[in-house]
Amino acid sequence: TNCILIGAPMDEGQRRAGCLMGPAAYRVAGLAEVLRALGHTVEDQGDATPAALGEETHANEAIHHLPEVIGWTNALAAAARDAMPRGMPIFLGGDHALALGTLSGVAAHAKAVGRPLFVIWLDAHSDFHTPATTTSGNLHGTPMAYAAGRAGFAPFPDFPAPVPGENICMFGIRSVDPAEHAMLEETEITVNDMRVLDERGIAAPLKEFLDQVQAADGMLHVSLDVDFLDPSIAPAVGTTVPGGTTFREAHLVCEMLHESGRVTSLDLVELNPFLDDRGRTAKLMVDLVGSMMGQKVFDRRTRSY
Ligand code: DIR
Ligand code: MN
Ligand code: MN
Ligand code: MN
Repeated sequence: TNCILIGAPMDEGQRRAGCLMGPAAYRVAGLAEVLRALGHTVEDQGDATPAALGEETHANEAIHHLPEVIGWTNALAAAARDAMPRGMPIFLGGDHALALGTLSGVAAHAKAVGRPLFVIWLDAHSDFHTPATTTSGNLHGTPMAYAAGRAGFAPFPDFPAPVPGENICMFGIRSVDPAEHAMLEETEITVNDMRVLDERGIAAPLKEFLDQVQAADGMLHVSLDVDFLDPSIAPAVGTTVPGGTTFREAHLVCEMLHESGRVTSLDLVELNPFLDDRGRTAKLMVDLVGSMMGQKVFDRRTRSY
């Protein structure tokens, strides 16, 4: 695979400073070297820069940094569209608001090539607010609703090709605000909250989703939020929520994603290196990308997942 690294040093989608150091931390943790050791080619495009600032405002006064986030959305949508025909873009965040742009570009590409797009959302949070419903005003809590084509996103550009709810699957969910909960109930989105993972394990529901992607000959965008992981193994994130996925579960997800052969783009989001403990979270995220790109102990003799 030709891996195209695109830094998105943004932190305007939430309030804690530090996510903008994420791209540098992934590079220091050896992401390109890990990918090359697995036999991939790596093109590091450096960091994207936001498009020129407008003066957009919103009736919801909680919202902050709206022009900045719209600027990033436009820049990253263009970067994603440009990268998709050349390989697999890996977006180095940056907070999760970057997915407003990456999903826009990836969805526009999928539409242009006439293939269905699927999204797997690995996160403690559903990020299913609209700018109208967010009470925190943090736009990192909105990208999944944007990509699902929810109303209420003006003055953001209309989402180019909304992803049907049946094509969206969430894992690791354990913090959902009331407005998000109500909106999710109206959709066909599969929400595998932690209760599902406790009862069924992570492999069975993931296999169901990957079989669906396979059957539709779909493209698959992976959005990996650091807080998908339990804070005991991944402390470098501003919004830790107890009870997250384990090291083993996270690697299993990534190995199964690799074996599916379906992953076409990837977001790595919410890493805040300022909160890290000797780089362990950055290193873990890089190791997980390694598993997603083919690192394993032995080949499975049958596809047993
Ligand atoms: C939270 C989002 N529901 C909010 N939190 C996130 O502020 O709207 N944390 N996405 O990572
Ligand atoms: Mn600022
Ligand atoms: Mn998130
Ligand atoms: Mn989160």
